[in-house]
Amino acid sequence: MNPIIKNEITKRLLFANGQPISGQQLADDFSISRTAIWKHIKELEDEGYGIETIKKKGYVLTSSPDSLQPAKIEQHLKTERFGHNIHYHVVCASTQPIAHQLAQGEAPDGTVVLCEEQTAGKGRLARAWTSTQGKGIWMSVVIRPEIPPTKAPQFTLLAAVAVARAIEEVADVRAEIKWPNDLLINGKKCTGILTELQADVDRVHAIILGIGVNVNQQQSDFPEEIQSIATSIQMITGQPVDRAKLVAHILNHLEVYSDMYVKHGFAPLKILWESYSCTLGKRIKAIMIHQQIVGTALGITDEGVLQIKTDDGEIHGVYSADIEIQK
Ligand code: BTX
Repeated sequence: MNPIIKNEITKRLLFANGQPISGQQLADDFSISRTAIWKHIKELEDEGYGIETIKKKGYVLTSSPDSLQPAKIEQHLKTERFGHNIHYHVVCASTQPIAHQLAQGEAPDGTVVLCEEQTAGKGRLARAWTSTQGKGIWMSVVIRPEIPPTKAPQFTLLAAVAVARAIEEVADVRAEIKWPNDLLINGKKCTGILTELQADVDRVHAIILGIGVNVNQQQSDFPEEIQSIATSIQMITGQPVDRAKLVAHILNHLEVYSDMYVKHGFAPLKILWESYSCTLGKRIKAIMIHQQIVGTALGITDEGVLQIKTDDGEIHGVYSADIEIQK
């Protein structure tokens, strides 16, 4: 079956809001036979879509599975570019290398790679990211801003704000941002962000923004070693969340913030970031590869650098670290 036509048929059924669409109409619109349409419908049913056939009227969508198929995301998109080119996989090792490969080609700004399950999800510094099947958002977004490579780390910060706002809108839960790349709910990690780069010395070719959101897991879905540090949105609210809607809201904000950053720099986003931060004003330990700094987190600069004041009064700028918030 043609995946593009299948996605378009799914979209038509979703957008019809319970009204029947005739098989003949679909056949005419896509220039294929009614039998071919029927085969696509059967395939959608096999994937979990509830589709009723009403005699002389056509097909009606009665239910749809909790999946991240592009049509389900496009239903909620308000963007001009982001999410208009989605590469959907049921399972893959990691969405990052797939996005890197697409970025080396002609993939346009806002291209998205996402999947239901990652078998080798990546965190920072070659750490593993647990990506349970059908329970979270595992996606990589290819962004092509006209910026020098030194400005790329701010995309981690603006992505964190985009995800926090989307979670607030879709699930009515407030997540806090732990500098630089974690979102916490009730002190536990529900989102991780991994920013990778394709660039030469003075120009970014593509930022590959990896975003992992724990959405509908139960505690037992996480491996034992992270059960005490990880949480999901459903574990907090008790309600399942529409993952496709959450993806669309993340992309809606990401496009706005990416454009805002290129036009106006980090200053307006810094205000938003600070409003979600759980790091500022706290006593923290910044753990870097060869050094640790303990002190008070004063703020971030317009470059996104975290400023820490140590007990001797000295102010240190930290570009990248793991942060422990001290009690
Ligand atoms: P990080 O290095 O900050 O976090 C990794 C650490 O977080 C792990 O060592 C583990 O302790 C913990 N951890 C692992 N999985 C989870 C989880 N599901 N929830 C909470 N804590 C966890 C964060 O790296 C960056 C993660 C980016 C993930 C996305 S998913 C789409 C894209 N593809 C891919 O392979 N990675 C990115």
